[in-house]
Amino acid sequence: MYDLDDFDDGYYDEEEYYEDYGPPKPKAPPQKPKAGGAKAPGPSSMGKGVCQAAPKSAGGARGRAVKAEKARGFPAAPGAGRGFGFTSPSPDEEALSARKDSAGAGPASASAAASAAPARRPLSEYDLEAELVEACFREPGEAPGSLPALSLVVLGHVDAGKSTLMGRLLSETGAVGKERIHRLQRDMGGDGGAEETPWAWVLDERTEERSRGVTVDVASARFSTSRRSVRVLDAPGHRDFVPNAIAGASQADAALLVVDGAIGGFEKGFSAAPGGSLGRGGGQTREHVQLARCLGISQLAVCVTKLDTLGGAGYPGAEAAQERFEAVRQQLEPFLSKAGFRPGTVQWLPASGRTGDNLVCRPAAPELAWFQGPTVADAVDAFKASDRRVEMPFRMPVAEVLPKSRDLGATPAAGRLEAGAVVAGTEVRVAPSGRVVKVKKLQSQGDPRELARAGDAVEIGLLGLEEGELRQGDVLCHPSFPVPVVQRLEARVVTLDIMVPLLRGSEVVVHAHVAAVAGQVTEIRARLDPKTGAVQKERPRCVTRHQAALLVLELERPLCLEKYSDYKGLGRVTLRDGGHTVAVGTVTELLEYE
Ligand SMILES: Nc1nc2c(ncn2[C@@H]2O[C@H](COP(=O)(O)OP(=O)(O)OP(=O)(O)O)[C@@H](O)[C@H]2O)c(=O)[nH]1
Ligand SMILES: [Mg+2]
Repeated sequence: MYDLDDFDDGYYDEEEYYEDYGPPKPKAPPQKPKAGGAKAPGPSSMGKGVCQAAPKSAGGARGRAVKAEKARGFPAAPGAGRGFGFTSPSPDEEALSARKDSAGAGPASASAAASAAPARRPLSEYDLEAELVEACFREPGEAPGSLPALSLVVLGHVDAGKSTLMGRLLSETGAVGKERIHRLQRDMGGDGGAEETPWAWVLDERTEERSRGVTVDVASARFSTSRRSVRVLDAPGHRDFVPNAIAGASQADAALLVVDGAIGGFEKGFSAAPGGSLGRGGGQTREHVQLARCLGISQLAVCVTKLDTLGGAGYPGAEAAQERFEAVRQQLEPFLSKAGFRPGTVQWLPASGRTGDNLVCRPAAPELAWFQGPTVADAVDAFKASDRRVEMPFRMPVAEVLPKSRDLGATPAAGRLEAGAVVAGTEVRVAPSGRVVKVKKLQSQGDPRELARAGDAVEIGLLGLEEGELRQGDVLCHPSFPVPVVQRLEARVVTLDIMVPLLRGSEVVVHAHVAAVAGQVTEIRARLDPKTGAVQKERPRCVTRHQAALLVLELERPLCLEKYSDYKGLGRVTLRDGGHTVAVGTVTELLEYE
């Protein structure tokens, strides 16, 4: 009854690709890395990256306005500082404009005071320092007596109901008080009819987001369930803001995919575009699922919303709601499976932010009584908590540079530790600038912390950095085991629904963790069998849709990256062109780096 005509099941199984992959790679002599170079980065080679670009754009002012708005007690939103919206340039556009400006000077910090990079030491030589071992031992949990941490990204097509669901969940779990909801309701004005709910405004804080009813930035907030301390990242569904969704998903341990269950709603979000080109009218349900999996998320729950709309006003009756839920599931499941989310591992549930059904308590609506599965809170509890790779050297991509504060100093950085641990009073290296600075203070959502470990999302105050010396997309790392600052790399990628094949010379925007930079495909080393990874053809002329390939990418400006085999979170890349994701993959070799 609800079948899609254009359901395209030609998707490559990412799970198999990443987990069962391992055939010999084509032999192409890797260029000798400029390893261990003590060279201070020069202005032309180490200039601003994408997320560091366009400091004078209109977005700057907007960014500050947003910060002022966020400072009124709202949760920090990674990416908010970018300040791009419908009228200002997107991260993709900024990357391309940075390409044009690449002859210009980079940030002062990049050239001025870089500390000499130590000779590159193998990661295997790293031993967790005694001080950190002691700190980690002292604090076995997240903080004394607290719950294991989980970062959860909320994904899905535009208007699926993500912000509404999460805003209501924050309220039901007590993370947001009743007074705040009343204030929002008052701010909304209107006649208070059923159509006007304040829930999405809890997370959509920008004036532009509220007036258009569309999320732009990834908003971050915290709530607790009975078993998890959750950091929720509410991603935008609009296709213009996919780069922000990538930044959100790259910080998450698990994803909640919100699917609009209204008639036509699911179909729109799940449609493949005419001609099979993703993004050109295609639904973000597909793109978000593929991105999440390729960014390393393997834990997924699917939440079908808006079932209350099926019968006009209110629920249409148990039978219709159940029938629609099952129909959505039947169509989505094969796609999820092909994208790498095995059927048995995905949790399915109906819920509604607007009616509040099945969020924390079992559905109150008799029309959902047939559902015996988990609530949203149960689904969150069932996710495995953050992986703690504390035994690796410290790495933390800077998701946002926070405004100056008395507690945290001139340039506080917010982000999530990818690996290692850090305590206040120790030194960290800022890459790519190379500055070694002292950690003044650590905080988590405003509360002081002694220690931050892999998986934790924290704010770090750094001593000795001036405004402008730290940029979104920089990586804080261990001073003796710095993150490579990469100019040229080899990546194993899978193309999505592209209409124009990837060729040698194709220009793309390369996204990695929370950074992005313009780049070029300089070599197509091989086309690979997507299932086995075996080389199908050496040096093919092009790569078309749904193919796997080994590419060499030259970056316009250096990016902090790692091999996927060393650090998963810093070794994934997403290639975008013209506002569409064209390929996703992993870093297999660092060919030129410092
Ligand atoms: N009837 C009904 N409407 C809902 C439900 N959930 C959300 N809505 C409405 O759907 C519209 C979009 O909701 P949002 O929460 O802003 O959607 P979103 O997924 O966050 O949108 P983007 O962030 O812009 O992608 C709003 O008008 C909500 O009130 C639901 O369960 N039932
Ligand atoms: Mg939203």
